[in-house]
Amino acid sequence: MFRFSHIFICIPLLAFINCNQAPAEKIKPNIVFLLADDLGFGDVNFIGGATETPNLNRLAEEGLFFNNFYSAGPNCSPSRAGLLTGKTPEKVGIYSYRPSHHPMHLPDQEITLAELLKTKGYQTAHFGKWHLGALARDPQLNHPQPSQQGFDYSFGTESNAVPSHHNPKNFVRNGNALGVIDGYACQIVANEGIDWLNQRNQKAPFFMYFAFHEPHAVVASPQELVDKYQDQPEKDAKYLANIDHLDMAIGRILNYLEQNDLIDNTIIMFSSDNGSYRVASNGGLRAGKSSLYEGGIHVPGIIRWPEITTEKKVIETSAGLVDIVPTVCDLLQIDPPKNLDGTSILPLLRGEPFERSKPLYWFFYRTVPEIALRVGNHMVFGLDNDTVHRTHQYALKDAEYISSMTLKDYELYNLKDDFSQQKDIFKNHPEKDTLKALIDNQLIEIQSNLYPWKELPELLESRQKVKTGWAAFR
Ligand SMILES: [Ca+2]
Repeated sequence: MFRFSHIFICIPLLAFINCNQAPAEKIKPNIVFLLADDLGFGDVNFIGGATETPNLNRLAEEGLFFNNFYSAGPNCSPSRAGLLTGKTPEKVGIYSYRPSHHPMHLPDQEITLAELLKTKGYQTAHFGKWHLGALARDPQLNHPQPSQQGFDYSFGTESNAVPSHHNPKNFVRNGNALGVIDGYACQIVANEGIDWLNQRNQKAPFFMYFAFHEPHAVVASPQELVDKYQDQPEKDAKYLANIDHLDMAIGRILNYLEQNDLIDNTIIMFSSDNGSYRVASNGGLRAGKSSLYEGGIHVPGIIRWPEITTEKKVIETSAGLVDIVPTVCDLLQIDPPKNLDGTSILPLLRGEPFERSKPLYWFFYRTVPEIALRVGNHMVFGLDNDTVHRTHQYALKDAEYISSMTLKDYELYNLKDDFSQQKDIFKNHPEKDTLKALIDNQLIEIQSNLYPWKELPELLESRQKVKTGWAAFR
């Protein structure tokens, strides 16, 4: 098990040289969100990862590291929906990964971070994996495109880079399919971002949402990077090289911002959409991608912005992707959308008292436990102990299952003492009835607001998998 708390002892306080300046009301800060795909908590070098990540290390050294940061869901589409809306994903109808041709998508009526920022004059751009509906437009599905969700500019893929990160053939720029692009996805995405920065209106602030494809399988990286990790088994070397390459792409974006005098007025955030499918990458956390145990949802969280005034370098208070929308609304005095699940973490950046308006929670019908809720230092789980196989996609029978499921068992972990969730303390806990009621009520709320998707696919026999088969359960 690896804890973060003693990492920054030797780091100079360079990040705070601007802390005596008055808050910059006159110039709105630019916002750059850097999202990795399937990168685990332990995959960044400063947490103990075997990969070299000098640029992510730099971001954390110059900014604030959240040691208890959470994705909005344990896989791709839900987490993106949570980041862009500030709501837990099932509230906006995203219950799982979205396969091609599936009706599930981020509904047009949901208000995204990009739409909110446009009300304050921001230029907005998306680069990378969309995964919130068909891209480019499918006339039959007619899903809202990034341009309808607030992005002035969009360059990305519907889901993963195909056939791999190398020479992908499925990028779409502003609605136009581009065919094969030579190179590797992370560098292609960084190139486009830098080109966009060069062409933007320099008088207006900007929001860039980078949703990188790395290190989601199938990984591909230049051979010289794979060779750097040749002391590892081949599969691990390829995975670690992929993160190294992602870090290099991020470094190019940071260098551009620095060389063009943009970095000090830009809020740069980094996280991952879910934990790693490679359990060894999750820094000692339990399980991995698709699980609601920490390995599936506990991810690195970094915010670099010279206007951060807390003297802390590491924040232990839990926070997550659903907090980004309310935080940006708080900062820019934008009226937030109703029914958000996140809370503004601006007080944490300023060293002020912070109280969460409602607990963070996660739901996933495809693995056991099915529901999790964080209360203080504790994570409480509800388990249906369902043994029926569930589909890889959200099918009609999955929707029926969610509406009828009941919790039969509960688990409770004190994450402060038990980072790896090895000791279930539910049965003898003095507040177990209160915690049980909290999670029971959360499930009822989800069930009574089940999103009414039409034309869901039937259960596909070929894609079924036993629920405990999705992630390591150790
Ligand atoms: Ca993912």
